Amino acid sequence: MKRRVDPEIAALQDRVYLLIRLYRVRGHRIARVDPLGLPQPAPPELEPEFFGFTDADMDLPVVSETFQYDGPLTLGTLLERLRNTYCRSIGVQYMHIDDLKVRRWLQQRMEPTENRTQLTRHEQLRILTRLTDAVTFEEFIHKKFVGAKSFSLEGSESLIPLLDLAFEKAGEQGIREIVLGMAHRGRLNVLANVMGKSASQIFREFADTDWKASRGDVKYHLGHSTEWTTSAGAKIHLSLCFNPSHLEFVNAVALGRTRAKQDRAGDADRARGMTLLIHGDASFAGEGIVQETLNLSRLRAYTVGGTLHVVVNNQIGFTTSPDEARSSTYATDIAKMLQIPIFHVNGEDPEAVAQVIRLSMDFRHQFKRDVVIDMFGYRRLGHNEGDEPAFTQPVLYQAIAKRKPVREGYLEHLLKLGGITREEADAIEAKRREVLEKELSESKSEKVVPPEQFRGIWSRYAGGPEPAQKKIQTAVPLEKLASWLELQTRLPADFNPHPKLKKILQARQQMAAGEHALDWSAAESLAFASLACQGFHVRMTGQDTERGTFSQRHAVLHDYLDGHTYVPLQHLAPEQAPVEIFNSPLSETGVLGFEYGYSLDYPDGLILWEAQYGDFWNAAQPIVDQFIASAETKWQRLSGLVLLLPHGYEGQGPEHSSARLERFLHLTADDNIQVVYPTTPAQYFHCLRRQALRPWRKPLVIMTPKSLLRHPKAVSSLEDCATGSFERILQDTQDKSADQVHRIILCTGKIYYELEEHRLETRNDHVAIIRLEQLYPLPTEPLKTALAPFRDGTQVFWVQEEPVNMGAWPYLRVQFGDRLFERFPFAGIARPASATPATGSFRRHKQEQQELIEQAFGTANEKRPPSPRGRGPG
Ligand SMILES: Cc1ncc(C[n+]2csc(CCOP(=O)(O)OP(=O)(O)O)c2C)c(N)n1
Ligand SMILES: [Mg+2]
Repeated sequence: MKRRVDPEIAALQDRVYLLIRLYRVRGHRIARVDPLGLPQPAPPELEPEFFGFTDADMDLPVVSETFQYDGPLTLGTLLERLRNTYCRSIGVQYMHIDDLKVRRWLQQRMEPTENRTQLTRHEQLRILTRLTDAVTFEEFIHKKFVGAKSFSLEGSESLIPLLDLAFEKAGEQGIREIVLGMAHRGRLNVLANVMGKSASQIFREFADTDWKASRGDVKYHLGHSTEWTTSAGAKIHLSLCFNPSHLEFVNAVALGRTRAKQDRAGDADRARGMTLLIHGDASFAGEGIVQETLNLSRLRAYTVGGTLHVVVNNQIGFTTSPDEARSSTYATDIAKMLQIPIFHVNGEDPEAVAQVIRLSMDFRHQFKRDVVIDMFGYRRLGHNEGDEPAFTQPVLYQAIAKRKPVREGYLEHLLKLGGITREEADAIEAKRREVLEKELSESKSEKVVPPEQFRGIWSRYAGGPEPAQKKIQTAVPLEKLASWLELQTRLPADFNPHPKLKKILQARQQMAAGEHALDWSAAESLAFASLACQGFHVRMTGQDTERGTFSQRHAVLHDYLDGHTYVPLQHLAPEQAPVEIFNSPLSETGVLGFEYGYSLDYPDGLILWEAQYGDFWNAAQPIVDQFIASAETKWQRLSGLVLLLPHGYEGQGPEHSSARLERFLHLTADDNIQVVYPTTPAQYFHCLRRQALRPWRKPLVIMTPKSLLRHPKAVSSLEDCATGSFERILQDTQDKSADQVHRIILCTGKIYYELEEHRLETRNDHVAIIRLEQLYPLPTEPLKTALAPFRDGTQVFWVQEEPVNMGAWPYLRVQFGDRLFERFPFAGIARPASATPATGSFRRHKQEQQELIEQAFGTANEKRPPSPRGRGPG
């Protein structure tokens, strides 16, 4: 028999369910998360009147099937519980999560407890002590280093107990490594109070005591690492990444470091390591790298098992207010792209902060997803200590002036509870100040801080200048090469390759048998195979890298019938190191930052990032400028990261032609990077192997081919890989007497093949062609040797495809001037100066290319418009 439901009760109950739902969805809008309590509009749907409820209805009994609370409820008590859970010091956004199980899990954690945990007296004292550490440090700095820039944490000091609580939880969860990334705000405080950096060292940096042994960067960019012990005795290694001023770019780097640490430890579950990123409110909302990094979070190639994000939301960015800084409601709204909760919490309520951090860490642990804490506070001072904030935010700063320090507020709360006396609290503070005084006097001593040595996994590696030419054995016995090529063509019996792939596999078999010359991708696969079999982990990522943009690589094969994948390079030998080749998402900054970070914690691997076309790397310019090119000088951090950048003029337009070689050459100094443009598969093979095998760790930028991938002349033999090594200079392939040669062409990369073809076609015996395969560090001595046979005064032309203001010419011109080694007049032949790298017209490209070649040989038609391309500046 159907149960009759009183329609009035049913209607009431419907309204109650809606009410519960709306508090879950929108309760955060009226949560008291802002310590300044600035007015904010309240959504009408959170008012009982919106549902037609009056005060008289508050005693009505209601059923709370979905609300995670046991026991009878009246409408009044339900409302109170909803408000306590969702609208006190914590506002939570989680109803955008699609998976009901995840939402239920969160509800079960928040609703029965009204999103609050009872802290023990011991825990409360620990929070108070950490707050005291934070506050005392800031006060001390202001007093002792008046007016110095420190980017104080004042107004958001709860960050320090928050981190402390996060580490406590991490210890319980078995996390043994945490990589932290953070910007300027509160960084010195974190270094001193969390990262275990000695305060005296920080004070020396304030006083600029060690300026002669200058470390190359300002104090609030320096990283540090330390061993942290939790109260339960768990040990966690903390690494705070060095970072540039460029806000948020370190995020991707920190993730890459974590992933490398996990991979190195064989932590496939991603359970031992964690990334903790601390963001600013303006930068989290404003910088695109935040989105790129969030997007990595659940991808197989990039996941680290969840990142803890903490936004230190001081509700301002320099002088910019939130309404000028973002179009979204919260600074954190971009994070709603992930299936994760976002907790907004009032930083002046340290116990709410404690609740949020525990819940966040549990969520991360349970679901291996990111989680975001948006901790509201304010910035007591200007952007830096010398800045006047009331010029631009007068009203805000009147409100801020009225706030008592967060420690004071919390202490009053504890005094009321009676767990501590003011004398005890004062004693904690006095002790901390005493320690700082001692550190200050120590900092004034004459002790010289020795430069940091490379330690741990880096102890076998070196940076600095390129070591004198000690030959590295990069050649590999021919039989091994043949067998690795052959192995790559053997597929499991149940694997059905794409019909067209069979031809590619056959070609590889022929290469293995010595019946077919080696092409570019075969040489690359042999470099990877040989290194993996020597124990080097190979990791390569990039857009469409698994197949290869030019359909040249086919490193990951897809079964033609069911799509499952097979990676031949992972099946070479049982004891080989992993070869990981992954498609990246369509991102440059995020992915390149990640791989750079990975390389920081994997010196004994070959870590490569490939641009789809070379020009796209400039979307990641800050990673190149701020990390790759300069990290060693600024922070003594080494990296052996390889950038593969398809480059070459094939008539594809202003983009897809140039990897902006000039930009890299412009960045070179102090042997900071290597720039090469190899012309043969064997050169590429030896160069990749040299990168892993030499203990010298420097980023390697390789201009890689497109048309040369299938060029019949751009081939090598297996013997070329079984003998020799990477040659920085390739001498002319034709043996000519000095008397014969009237003109020497110097070039790099693809143009060589066109020059050579022209020389053969025109049977020109008077021109020698020398290839510069390594552009930086510039192989001056080998070049001298290559030029030695020729007569003094022979004209040397640098010939390049790029416009005269691009390519290698401007760099070589600065290096050599207009004479090479005092012996040869030196000039450049290039396309005319241009604002774009190349023309958009294929026909025009062809004509330009032809003219260029003719001019290189001195046979250009003089009737053509005068000097269209010039011979280089000056
Ligand atoms: C990419 C980048 N652009 C601009 C700046 C200059 N800058 C330094 S701090 C800052 C404001 C940052 O605001 P927020 O992220 O809220 O951090 P807060 O200083 O408030 O803690 C700006 C614009 C920078 N450091 N990096
Ligand atoms: Mg801010």
